[in-house]
Amino acid sequence: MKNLIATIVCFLLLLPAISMAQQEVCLHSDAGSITPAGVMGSHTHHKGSWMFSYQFMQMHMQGNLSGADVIESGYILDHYMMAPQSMDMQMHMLGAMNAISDKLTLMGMLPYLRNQMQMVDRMGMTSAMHSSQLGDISLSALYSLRKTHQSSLQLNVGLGFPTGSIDESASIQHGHMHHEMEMCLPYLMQTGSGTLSLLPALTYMGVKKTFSYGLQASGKLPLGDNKRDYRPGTQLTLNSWAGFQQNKWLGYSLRLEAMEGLKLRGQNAELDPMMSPAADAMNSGGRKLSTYLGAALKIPKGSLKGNRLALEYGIPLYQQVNGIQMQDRGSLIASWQYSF
Ligand SMILES: [Cu+2]
Repeated sequence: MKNLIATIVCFLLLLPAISMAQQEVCLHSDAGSITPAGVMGSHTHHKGSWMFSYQFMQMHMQGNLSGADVIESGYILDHYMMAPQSMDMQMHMLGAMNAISDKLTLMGMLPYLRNQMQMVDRMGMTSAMHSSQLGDISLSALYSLRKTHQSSLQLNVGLGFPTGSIDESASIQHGHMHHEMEMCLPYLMQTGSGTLSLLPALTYMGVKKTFSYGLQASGKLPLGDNKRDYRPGTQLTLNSWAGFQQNKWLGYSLRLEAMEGLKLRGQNAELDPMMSPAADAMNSGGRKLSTYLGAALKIPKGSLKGNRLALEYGIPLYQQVNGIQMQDRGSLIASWQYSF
């Protein structure tokens, strides 16, 4: 609740800026530049044009939830050997878009992930795990079903390829035996899904003078079991946002994101589910409602024309997990785009 109030206060502070000079937006020329940093594949391009992008995403998790309730490490250590304390997930993603025609744009994305998790055991000893690897590369076809100056409706069909790792491991000191042992890292620490995924999305955008709004439903549906005998849970995301273009350079956005994750199916036999909640396949999936505040700077003229920088910061308003999982404390998203 405190988070929600803070967000509303921040947005109200932006209002004075809104009363100054304003810039009307048009979906034919601005479609790519009025979407918040964290929304992907929202627009198509004009035939023959390109867009290159880099996106940085950082999510911080701290503490644990059982369902929607905050729980202490002691409770977890009654059931598991270790309790996660905090986790940071970073993603660097390169993207390219090319319009084959005015209706059809192709998009490719190449993510690189870095994960870090801190844990504590029953003796109070802390330890950390790291992983950094390529993620799942994706290729999508973005098809414009309808596009006018005021509104657009677009269908995406994409495939995620299992280029990410599901073999990340770490050597740990095993008990008092003083020997090192190679151990598979928990599901969340892996950088890939290990299987092909279907990536559908439907996006509606509208503009009215200086205001824009959008709605996007998207999913990531893993299509098979991977070689470690599990299948990551299907993820469904619903995004809605409102944007305001103050002038040719500057725009703001407020976004609401609802996510539903299904349970992971199967289990990795190399992982001991008693080790920690993160290694237990039962503790996967859940739902989350988050809000993001964003700003974007677009360079409309000169030698840097076509460049755009966008920033978004978001916090969960509500999070409910299946079983025991870590609590999301906030995400920062920064992106750079260049189109020509
Ligand atoms: Cu684009």
